[in-house]
Order: sequence, then C-alpha cells, then structure tokens
Amino acid sequence: MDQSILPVIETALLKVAHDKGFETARDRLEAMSPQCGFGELGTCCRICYMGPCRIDPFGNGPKTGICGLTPDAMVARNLLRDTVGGTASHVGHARHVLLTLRDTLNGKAPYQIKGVSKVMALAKTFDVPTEGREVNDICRDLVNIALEDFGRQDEEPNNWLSKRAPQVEQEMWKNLGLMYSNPHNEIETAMHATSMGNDADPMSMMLRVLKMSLIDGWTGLTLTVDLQDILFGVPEIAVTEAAVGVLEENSVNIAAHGHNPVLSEKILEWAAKLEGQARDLGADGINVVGVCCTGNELSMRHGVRLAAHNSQTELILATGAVDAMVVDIQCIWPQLAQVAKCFDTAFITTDAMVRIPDAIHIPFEPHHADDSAKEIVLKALDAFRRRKGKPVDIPQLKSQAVAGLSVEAIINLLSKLNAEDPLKPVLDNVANGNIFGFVGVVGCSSIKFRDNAMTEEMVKHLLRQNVLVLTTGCTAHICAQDGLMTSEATYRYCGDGLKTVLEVLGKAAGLDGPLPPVWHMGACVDNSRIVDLMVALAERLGVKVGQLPAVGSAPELVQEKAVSIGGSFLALGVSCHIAPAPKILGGPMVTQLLTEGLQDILGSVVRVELEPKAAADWMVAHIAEKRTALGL
Ligand code: NFS
Repeated sequence: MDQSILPVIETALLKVAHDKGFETARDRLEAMSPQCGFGELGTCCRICYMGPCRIDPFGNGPKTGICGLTPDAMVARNLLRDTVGGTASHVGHARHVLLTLRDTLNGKAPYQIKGVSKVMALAKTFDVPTEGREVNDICRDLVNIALEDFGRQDEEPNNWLSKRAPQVEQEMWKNLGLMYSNPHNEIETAMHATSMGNDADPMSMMLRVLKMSLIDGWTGLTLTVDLQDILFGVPEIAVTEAAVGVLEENSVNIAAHGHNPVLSEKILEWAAKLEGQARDLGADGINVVGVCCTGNELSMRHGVRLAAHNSQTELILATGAVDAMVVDIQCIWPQLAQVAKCFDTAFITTDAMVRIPDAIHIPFEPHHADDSAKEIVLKALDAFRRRKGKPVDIPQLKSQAVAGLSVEAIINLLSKLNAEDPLKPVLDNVANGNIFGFVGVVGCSSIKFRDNAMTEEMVKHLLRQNVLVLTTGCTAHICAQDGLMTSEATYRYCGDGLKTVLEVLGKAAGLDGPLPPVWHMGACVDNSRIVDLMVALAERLGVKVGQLPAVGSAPELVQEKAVSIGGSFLALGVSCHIAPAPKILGGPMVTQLLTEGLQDILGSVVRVELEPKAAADWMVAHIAEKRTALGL
C-alpha cells in the first residue's frame, strides 16, 4: 500500500478547524444532503417566473416545463449557461490582462515586458514585422490585434482563434458553424438565446455549448496566458513546496488567492520591498504563499510555495497563522471572511466585482498598482503585529514539488537530448510504449471527492501504466501536496517504461534524480499550455490532436470554468473523463450526445467515473484504442 501524504494533511487541517469549533464545507454539505435530485439531473428550470419547473425524468408527473420546454432542452439550456459563466470568467480575465498590457505600453501602469521571447514568438504567429523594431512597438501591434477581437461587429473569424488554433481542426469547426468573431457578442447571444422563449432546440444549444467552449479555449485561456507570459515572463522549471506546512509561525504570512497575477505579482514585489519593516516588527520576514490558481501562477514563475487548493482555503485560515489573505477574482468562498474574522487575519478583497461582507476592501486597479499593493502588505504587517506571540496551529506537513513546466521549458529540456528535433525523443518513446499516453488532469478540488482521494489515487493508477500526467489548477495543488511532483514519485509509482524516460529527462534537467511523473503546467488558464504541447506533438506527427493517445480528466469538478475547459478539449477531439456527472442526466438525448454521439461529430466523448481506478482504467483503455488506430 502506498503511503499517501495528502490524506494525512487534510485530516490534520480538519482537526485544527474542528478543535476550534469551526464548521467546514463538509459539515455544510452534510447538513444539505441529500442534495436536490432535480438540480443534479439538470431538470430544474428557474429562468422565468411561471416556474421554477421541475421534471421528474422517471416519468412521474409533468413531462415538460409550464411553457412546454422538454427535459433535453432544459438540461442543454442549463449547461449552456454553465459554459457562459465559465467562459465569461476567463474572457474577463483575458481582457483585464490585455488592458493592463496596453496601459503598461502607454506608461500608465507600473509593469514591464518580461517575456521578450514570447513577444517574438507571437509576432511570428501573427505576422507582425520585427526587423529593426523596438520590443514595445512589436508588442503594441499584438495588443491591437487582440483589441480588435473585442471590437469586431463583422463575421470575420477571431484573430486569436484563427492564428493560434491548429488549422485542420479549424476546418472541422467551420463546417459545424463553431468559429466565432467577438467573444462578447457570443456571450450576449448565448444569454439571449437561453432567456425565456428563445432557443428550445437541444441540438442547437449543444452546438452553442461547443462554440462557447472554443471561446473559452482560445480567447479565455490562450490569450490570457500569451499576454501574462509577455508581462510576467515565460515559466522555467523551479523547485517549490506545497501544503499548509509552508506557513511560518514567526513570519508575516500573506496568502495570495484567486487567479490574476496582475495583483499577486505586485504583492510579491512589495513583500520584498517591505521585508525590512517586517523584521523591525520581530518577524523572520514576509512569507508570500500561493492559494488556488494565482498560487499556481506564482509557483510557475517564481517558485512561490503553495499553501492550499480550493477546498482547503477555509482550513488554512483556521490555523490562525495567516496574517493576510488577499484575493482577486474567482473561486473565493464568502465563508473565508467569516473564518478570518475570528483571528487577526486581514481578509482583503480587491476587485470591484468581488465584494464580500466582512472583508476589508482595498480597490486594486493596474494604474495605481504600487500604492494598493503597498497598502495591502502594510495591512498584513499590522495583522502580524497583533498576532505576534499568540498561539497558532500549523500542521508541520509539506511536500517538495517541481513546477514551471511551460511548453518552452519542456522544449528547452528536450533540446538537450535532440537540438534539431526536440519533440522526437518524446514521440520515439510514445512509439515504443515507454510513454503509453498522456492525461491532462485538470480542474478543481471537491469536498465530495477528497475522502476517496480521487485525484491522487487516479493519477497513481495512470503512472503505473506508463501514462504521463500533465496538470494545472487545483489538481496541481493536490498532486504537489501528495508528493507526486518529486523524483521519488517516479521511482515509487511509475511503470518501468515511464521511469526510464523520466530518468533521462531528469539527467538532462540537471536534477539529482528523474524528472517527476506529474508535470505542473500552471493555473487553469494554463490548460492552453497543455493544448499547445498536444498541438505541437500532433503537428510534428502529421495527425489531428484528437488522434493522439491523450485524454483529459476533471476528476473533482466544481466550477463552471471547468465545464467550459472540458468543452474546449472535446472540441479538439480529446475525450474527457469527469466526476461528478455533469447536470445533464435528466436529458436522454443530451446524455447520449455527450457520452457517444459526439464521437461521430468531433471524435471525442465524455465519460463519468466516480472511482479512481475505474476512471484510470477507462482512460488507459481509451488511450490504447488511440494507439491502435495510429498503428502503435
Ligand atoms: Ni480552476 Fe482556479 Fe481551483 Fe477549480 Fe477554482 S482555483 S481556475 S476553477 S477551484 S481549479
């Protein structure tokens, strides 16, 4: 039996909270169980005020909504609204970073262009001339190309989609009418189509789900990451640590939580600048730690240590050791303010869109980034002064982790094995079976699956069968905390083939041992990095992305964003495992479409498996089919 570390960490965290009398999300879930069956099946509609309507899919009672809407239309409409929520979140993030970059170039925001190599790479993609030009000028052209996407009122295809997405797949999307122009218009149209008395055709709405997912993939994720790399640099391989034990009793602990590095990068900068003031207060220093996806961003670019995934956020506050938790956007539980209130912890919201009762609100916008970041760090120092000397309860548990595996970092590493054709060593090892296939394990952490250690156990089953795991988001936190991003994990969990490959790569990377078997590729927006890597492999092989021996998995789905990300994988022809079941089972046609029918349209399917081994077995079998089709 493997000694898993993460269950020990989570038990310790829960104990700290319960010993102090806090109720946790698990308690709230239990009090709410069983959850609404209509909601779970997707056959609850509350869009108009004749409703709410509920349809029992087992045939008891009404067969349609009051307006006559069928169960399939109802679940498709609800699913479309989920993807709109997810896509709007990522597109909003993209636009915020875009405007920050524009303002940086205009001298109105205090940031710099750190990713010159990314500017050059994108200039090539977008045919922007570079000869004899300043980096800022080249960058300004890229910004204008991106801004054009948000202003279009014609039907010309979106720039980021048409230039960044693979060509063969674009043909397929064109034939299905999925190409988009202005993401904002599509979000508006989808909300309009799903309001009362418009689209009632489940198939039409499912096509919109796919279109929305494409917007998520190419504007929400890819554009965001391209621009963040320009502003903050392209990640390089770095060693870090993960789990609650990264908090330090005698340091000013600042937990950066949310998604947008435009805030957290500045917090990191100001923490370094105010380190002296912290020491004057008797602290060992300022300890910035990362939570959720903004934590992933910081770990990827600076090796900042990771403190908590999403379902641990309230638990790390219960240690009493967090002096400030500063948040930007998305995945922020209102409960956090309530826990913080019981300690000296300053819980600080910064975005006008994220106001939480009992939080301290310090508006943060890029033009005045330095003033706000300084104010926030000073608030943390203040909180430390009040906390100093009081008992805290930090479980001394953490794991080492390798992070920073951007596509560029991976290619750099592979170049050491084959400078002319860096992807060849990977493809050779795929061909000989040392790498059986790839799984992108992405998305959230869910209290519904933490007790069966869903993500980490599933990953171990995959590794034993020589499947290389690429991860982002909260599943990256889970893998990091469980020690799966270490050389030791390669020895302990990998099949012989995968172990051999990782040993060679570890040597090339100058590590003491093999490369870890689970590659930390970033935050949820960085799923575009996984896609970029798959596209590069497919193009090198001369096949479609969907033909690769690769699968996506969101083993602990929580957020709407994970639904639209899953859709963007499906649109590429990459099948996805998911748990729990999406809220579609009340619609037989929609369920059939996603679990089987999509195969004929896009070459991908959705599979629901709630147990780690069953999930891994399905993925391995699916990969085996892809290998056979490729003649491997
Ligand atoms: Ni992704 Fe990040 Fe975590 Fe899920 Fe939330 S933090 S963007 S949505 S919960 S992985």
